[in-house]
Amino acid sequence: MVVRTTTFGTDLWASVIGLAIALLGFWVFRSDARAAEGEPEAPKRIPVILDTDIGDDIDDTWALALALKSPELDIKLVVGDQGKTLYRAKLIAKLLEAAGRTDIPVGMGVGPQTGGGGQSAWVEGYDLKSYPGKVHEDGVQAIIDTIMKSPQPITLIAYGPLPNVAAALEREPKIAEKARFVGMHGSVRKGYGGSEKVSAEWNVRADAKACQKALSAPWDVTITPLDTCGLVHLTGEKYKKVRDSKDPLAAAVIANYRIWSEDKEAPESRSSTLFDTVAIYLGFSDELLKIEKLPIRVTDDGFTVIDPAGKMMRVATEWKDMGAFEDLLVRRLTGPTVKPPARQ
Ligand SMILES: [Ca+2]
Repeated sequence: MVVRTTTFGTDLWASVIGLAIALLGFWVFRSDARAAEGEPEAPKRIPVILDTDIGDDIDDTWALALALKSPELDIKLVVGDQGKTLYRAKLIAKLLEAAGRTDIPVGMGVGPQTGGGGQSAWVEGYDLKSYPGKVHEDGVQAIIDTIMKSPQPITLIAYGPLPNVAAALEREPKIAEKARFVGMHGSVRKGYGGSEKVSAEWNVRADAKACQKALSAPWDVTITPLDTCGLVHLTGEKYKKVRDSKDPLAAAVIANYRIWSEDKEAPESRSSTLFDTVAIYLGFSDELLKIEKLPIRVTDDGFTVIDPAGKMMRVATEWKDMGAFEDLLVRRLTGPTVKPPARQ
């Protein structure tokens, strides 16, 4: 009886091992076949939510285009932040249409629905109801649901004041366990325009309480303060490549810039400061930046000070190679928009 059982066990194990070898062989064969066809395996894309005050400064529009052209990212949701919710949602939706990415849901954030800005003329007559994709009127709940239902941790890339993020943390604190935060916020050792004097940076100062809540939440935080993001511009040949691109999304960015800019000469020769594009880049890489771990405290009047009592975060304090980032920006903006990933 004992012998029979052992024999049966041995046979079973032999079968299991045999099957495992066969499956491994099939997998190796498949991989070889793929390699032989020159077809790379699809890289894993990082699921992200973008939280943006698009429609005020023009750099948010550049940032959205960079995100849509970055194959490392899988954009799950784009939400307008800080009021003017209809205007911002229209801008997002119309840009997603220009990119052919209406599979991406749009969210309306907290604050008043009314109000416009420097890009209003570009969305005049655009009916948000015509957007083929999903529009969430409660963008805060959409942020929560997207994070909580995601099988993978979400990267929340925020590049505006943070009332949506603070409201989402208030409503569902558990989002901090399932997401990491990347932001364009603050001024640590340098101020606007590379100044040696620190500034109360707009995204912090506009709603310091919300920023305190978002930056102190128990998630992994990475920021690009003015020290790095405040230095990025495109000029000369680099700018002209984007200005003259026939790509529909790049053309939409330049059309918006021409409408938005009070100085009508600038959009012909140079970009404005492209702060927010650096937050998008940090969503998938920090290779071109020097990152320091620093304890940061957000003051009530909108400064971000190094203070041992602050929240420890990763801060992009200097560029290793800003020229290479500008090249990447130009290459991506003039290159193809990323196709939607196959949704499971
Ligand atoms: Ca912004």
